[in-house]
Amino acid sequence: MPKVLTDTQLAFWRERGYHPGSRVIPAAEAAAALAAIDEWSARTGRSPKTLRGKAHLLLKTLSDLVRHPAVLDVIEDVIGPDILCLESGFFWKEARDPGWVSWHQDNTYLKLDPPVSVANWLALTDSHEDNGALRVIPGTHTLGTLPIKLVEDADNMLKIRREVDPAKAGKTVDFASAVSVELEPGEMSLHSNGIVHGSQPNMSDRRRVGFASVYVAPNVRSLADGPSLATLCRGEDKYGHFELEPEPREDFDPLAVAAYDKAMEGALGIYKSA
Ligand SMILES: O=C(O)CCC(=O)C(=O)O
Repeated sequence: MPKVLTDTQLAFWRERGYHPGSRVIPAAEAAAALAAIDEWSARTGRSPKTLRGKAHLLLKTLSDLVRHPAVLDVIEDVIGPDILCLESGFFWKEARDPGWVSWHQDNTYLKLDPPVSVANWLALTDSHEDNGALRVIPGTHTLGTLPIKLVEDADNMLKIRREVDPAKAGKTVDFASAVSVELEPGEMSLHSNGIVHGSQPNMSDRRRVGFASVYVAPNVRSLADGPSLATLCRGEDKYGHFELEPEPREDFDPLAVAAYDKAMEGALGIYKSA
């Protein structure tokens, strides 16, 4: 019996590889989280765009968001009661930001076995077509791993600098069928790690800020090079495929930063210097 999602929403998720969105926190709570990040950025002089990879190990606000019970209730409907968070970070576009995200599948860099994860995209501002909302190509989660090519562009927010190769995948992927996942602050969408997704630059005078976090059930293992770490957010881990991360007691808690540094020795290291 699902906790939050209806049978219709779950059927949509299974067929199309994404959930187009539902409210998980009040808009005021999303605004408060955004204000906390802005305050941190103003105080430290660091850009929130650097909070990628495993941002939940760095800032308490983000640690709380990946563990938020309302978020986990939705995740539980998709992957079950035992929930590990593998990564989290901002896809942060200022007004008129040229940043964009090339078409990709998350499993290209996560390398999970079985290849089953769910990404939560939590809107801290509104996210619409004009300010560069997340775009997905429905149904592509069933196509397996698609051919990719290098894409060199400093404005590409996807650090792996790869995109699904239209020349090779164009016969199976209908790029014209892409849809924008439009959200209000405090709403979250889900996408599967096999779905082709990306986004366009922000053409508006409004910010577009999404906090994304990726979850797996503990039976999943990572085949990526380097250490595998994860945060147990709910339930139990009977498999032990991942070294469990500590919960930060404060911003930049040395224990959690040590876990962050260790994780960055592996595939997520692409975010370290970001
Ligand atoms: O927010 C975006 O523009 C892209 C997000 C994305 O690629 C992801 O959450 O996996």
